[in-house]
Amino acid sequence: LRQLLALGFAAVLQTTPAWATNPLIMDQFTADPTARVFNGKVYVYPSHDIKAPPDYQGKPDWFVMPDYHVFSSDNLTDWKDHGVIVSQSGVDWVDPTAYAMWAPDCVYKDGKYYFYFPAIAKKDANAGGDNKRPEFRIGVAVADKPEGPFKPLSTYIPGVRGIDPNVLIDKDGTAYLYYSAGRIYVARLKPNMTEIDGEPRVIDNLPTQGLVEGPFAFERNGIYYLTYPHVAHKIERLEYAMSTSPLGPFKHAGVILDESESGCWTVHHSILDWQGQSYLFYHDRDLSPHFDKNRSIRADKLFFNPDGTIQKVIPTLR
Ligand code: FUB
Repeated sequence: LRQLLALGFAAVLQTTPAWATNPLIMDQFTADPTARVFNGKVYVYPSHDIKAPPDYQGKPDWFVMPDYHVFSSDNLTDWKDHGVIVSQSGVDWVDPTAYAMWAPDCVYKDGKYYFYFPAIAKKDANAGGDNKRPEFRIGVAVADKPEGPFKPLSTYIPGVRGIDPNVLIDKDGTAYLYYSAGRIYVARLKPNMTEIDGEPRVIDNLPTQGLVEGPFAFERNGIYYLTYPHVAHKIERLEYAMSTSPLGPFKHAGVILDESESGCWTVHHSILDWQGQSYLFYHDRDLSPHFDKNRSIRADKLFFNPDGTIQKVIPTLR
């Protein structure tokens, strides 16, 4: 009987999803986590905050973000750092002095992994003749494996100006690029995943007062969710809207995560399902309590109600 109990206990341990230990990464600052499941493992593509180096020319209290690492885990507690996958000095069109490698995303399509990242383009970088001054553009790097090596394309996506790319691949295979540029935009991607098909359009019905950025869209049981940080009061909180189409119209549906108790100004995020449980990946400033441009990524369980609405996430730190 004792043996049977031990076997049963071991089976329960094996089938119970492991629990995240927050913050997830302890040896460097990480922000803006996009988590994806590839080949049964969780891969997190965050951006990378650093302390300002001597050659940094920007505002002293601003983001300093030179490159991207990717991390993988099969238990949400032990993370493998696969190293730098894209850096500001390794992309032809990116200003290598800007330190503005902001929130990225990565998706899989037809045997390739597409990594989307915003950065400030060099003044003379030119894709389709539409770059007039240094400004945020969105680039793509392509790999055969989720951890790379990633090969960045020599130009950014023509016709897109903005930050915080997020790609949703719909059930029919159509890919949509969401991004922010004051408001949230969406554009269909061509099958090559590196150009848009038609003009980007603004997503209607989202708050017009206070910054809205960092879109993360997904589909669940026929409902399209658009989740986004919004400054409703002083700092960002996570809100969401629902629709029956990836292009909208969306209807505001509530708050997923209240303003951070730490006062961290930003709360970029992503949502994924893994081993039967949904998780919210987001960041706070756990490793840098006095400077919120040095952030740290977290994950917490997220639950849906039977009508598809989302329950508020309770942050944990342990
Ligand atoms: O990390 C830099 C920027 O801060 C991101 O792109 C925004 O979403 C905000 O988190």
